[in-house]
Amino acid sequence: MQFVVLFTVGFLTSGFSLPMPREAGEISEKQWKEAQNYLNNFYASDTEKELSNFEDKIKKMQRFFGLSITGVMNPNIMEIMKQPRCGLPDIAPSGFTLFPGPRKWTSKIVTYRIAIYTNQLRHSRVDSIVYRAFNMWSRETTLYFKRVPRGPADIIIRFARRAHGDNYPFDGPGGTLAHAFTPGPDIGGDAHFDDDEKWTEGYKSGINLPFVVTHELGHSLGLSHSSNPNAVMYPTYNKNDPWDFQLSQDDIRRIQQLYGKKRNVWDIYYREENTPS
Ligand code: TQJ
Ligand code: ZN
Ligand code: CA
Ligand code: ZN
Repeated sequence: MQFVVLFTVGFLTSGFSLPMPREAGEISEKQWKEAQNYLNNFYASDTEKELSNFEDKIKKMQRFFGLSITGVMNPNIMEIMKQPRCGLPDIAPSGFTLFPGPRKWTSKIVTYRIAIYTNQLRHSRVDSIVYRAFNMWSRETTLYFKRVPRGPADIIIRFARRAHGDNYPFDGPGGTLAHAFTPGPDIGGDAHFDDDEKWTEGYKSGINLPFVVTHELGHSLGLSHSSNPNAVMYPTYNKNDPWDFQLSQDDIRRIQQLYGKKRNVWDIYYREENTPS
């Protein structure tokens, strides 16, 4: 708290080249600028863009990540900021949606196409990973996914490096691993993977493609990030044992909120057996 006040005063009096207050301790000026940028990127709202809201933004971030809400920078927060994460704000600016148009698919059948593969894995492996990721979401909802070999598709998947034709160039190894667009026409729903990452199916080294595809498809279907650390839609990638990888209850609840539940034959049978006529 004390530090935030000092920081704000320092900023107002000396602009961006402010000398850091002594209380900053081990946090360098560069780290503070990064922290500031991070908070402005992910926690800015349209009415409050100034640093005077630094404390508020820290609080929002602490709330989002389930930390104790102090409004003060601490090593925990610095740690989270350093983790790779989604460039979409965790809190949408009030008054307008980030992307115009519907944020969910309106058809029960959603088509997808894998337009550009990575050379790091066999195409058949990528096909299978993508198929399984779609299945994870499909089995919990009323949606069906259909792969098309060519031509238009709702969700176009491709690997790319650096600038690749949208306004979100990739950043080389590390940093952003992938991104996906919320449902909609054209680029809506599309998922792009940074081919400068080392993609694997394991978890001991490199980035686990099955995890990241499942996360990106969550975005492609309209899910934003979740503050639940067990969720596939958690904003940071963590290495986990891929054995028995599945959606969390949080992911399932959120996708069903958007699209509803699939009624399988057993549910129907059970209901008919147990519904007095
Ligand atoms: N990331 S990321 C991908 C976070 C951040 O670090 O690449 C995988 C967590 C990007 N991931 C930012 N992101 C997880 C994109 C993409 O969130 C987490 N993967 C910003 O989804 C858990 C697997 C963006 C698991 N979005 N830029 Br399990 C749209 C431009 C357009
Ligand atoms: Zn994400
Ligand atoms: Ca990258
Ligand atoms: Zn892209």
